[in-house]
Amino acid sequence: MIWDRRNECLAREEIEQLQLERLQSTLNRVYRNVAFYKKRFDRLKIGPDEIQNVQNLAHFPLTMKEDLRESYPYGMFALPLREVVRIHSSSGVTGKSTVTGYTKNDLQHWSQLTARVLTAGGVTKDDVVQITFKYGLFTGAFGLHYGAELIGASVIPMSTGNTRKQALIMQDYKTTALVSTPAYALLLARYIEKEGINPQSLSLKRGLFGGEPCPESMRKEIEERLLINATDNYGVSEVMGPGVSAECEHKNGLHLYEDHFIPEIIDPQTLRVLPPGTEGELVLTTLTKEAFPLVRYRTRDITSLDYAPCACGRTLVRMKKVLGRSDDIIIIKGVKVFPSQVEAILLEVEGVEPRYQMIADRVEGMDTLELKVEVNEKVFSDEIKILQNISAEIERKLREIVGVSGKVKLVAPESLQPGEAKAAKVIDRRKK
Ligand code: DLL
Repeated sequence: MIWDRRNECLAREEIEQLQLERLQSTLNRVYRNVAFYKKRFDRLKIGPDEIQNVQNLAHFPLTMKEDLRESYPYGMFALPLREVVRIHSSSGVTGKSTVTGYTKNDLQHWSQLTARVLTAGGVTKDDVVQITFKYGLFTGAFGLHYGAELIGASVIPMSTGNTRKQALIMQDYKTTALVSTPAYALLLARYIEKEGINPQSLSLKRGLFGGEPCPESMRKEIEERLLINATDNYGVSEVMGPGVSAECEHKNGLHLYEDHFIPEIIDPQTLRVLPPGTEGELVLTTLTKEAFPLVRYRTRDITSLDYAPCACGRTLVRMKKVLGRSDDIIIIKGVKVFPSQVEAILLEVEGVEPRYQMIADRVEGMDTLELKVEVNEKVFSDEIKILQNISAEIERKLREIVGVSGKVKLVAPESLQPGEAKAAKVIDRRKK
């Protein structure tokens, strides 16, 4: 099933023509209305007129998350706040996170896009959709909520947590579609099994996952345990939220909504654009956003693009499942953990140095996080009770500030940065 057959099945020339028109208009708008882009373009002596074809976009400068933070909160909005009807922010970094705004038109487009995502995952007006993303500043819940309503499905806005209640509602309200991170779906599946609930007694038919990588092995395990069909769905808050790309029934890459976003793949080191099919970092330019347009935004997600036709009939390019990130952010059970957050926590705790190593692993399908932290000379030889208190304090702050459970292991001073070699701050053993 295809939600918007007209726009999801355009011929390649039509897509490129539409992109070119929308790109010209976006570049004009940001040049006129966003001081950041005017300064950048002027410095490079480049203007919106430069664009003769979509490939010319490569001449324009990249936008980074740091640029957004420096413009905190509204510095990169292209319209006055009076036109903005919704504000969200990206997950992660405390304090100066990145803020994103939507006009009425932006919200309409967003609902259309998430309706595409949900339809591609099999959702129809007959579905009962349980949304377990957090309702709040995070884009996941609200984004998919309005798409599901647009389709005409019955939406249960559960939000996160309280697995017992989630399972109860799933049984009693006869949920047919679960919208969640894959990590939470797995947790629910295990809970249901532990409680002796027969998955066959549930009405659940499909899972729409997103917000973090869902490796094939994980998808298979969830599908088998919950007896559902699951799709992987990608999005980035700064760019829109969910509704950037989504798998169809063939599950062979995620169709990226090219009538709203132009994707490019760059080499994260040289920053050069790479040819189709090559793995690299995904860069996205928004084409229809009014409040907060972005030109060549570095997502930091590693993937590749496949322009070959798909058996589903959609002509939109497919991006491979995200293979990893080109920075140090790791996602633990759907929660994005920024090294800067960990550093900020360690700076607040007496007795430790802000020198650490984060180790992500997967044990029996579940993400785990270990945080090795160097203690300073003063407490190194202190009694065990004091060291235990320090670990407990860091673990508590991780839970409260970052929203993630981790095991802290205190290590001897200077042990993480032996000699000249700079120890990697983040080790992700799940990639194996
Ligand atoms: O995670 C938006 C979203 C919500 C997408 C719900 C899908 C469903 P952020 O919090 O800004 O936004 O995080 C964006 O999450 O750059 C990826 O690293 C990661 N990510 C999101 N979806 C996927 C996915 C939302 N399907 C960051 N596979 C992105 C792999 C994903 N990584």
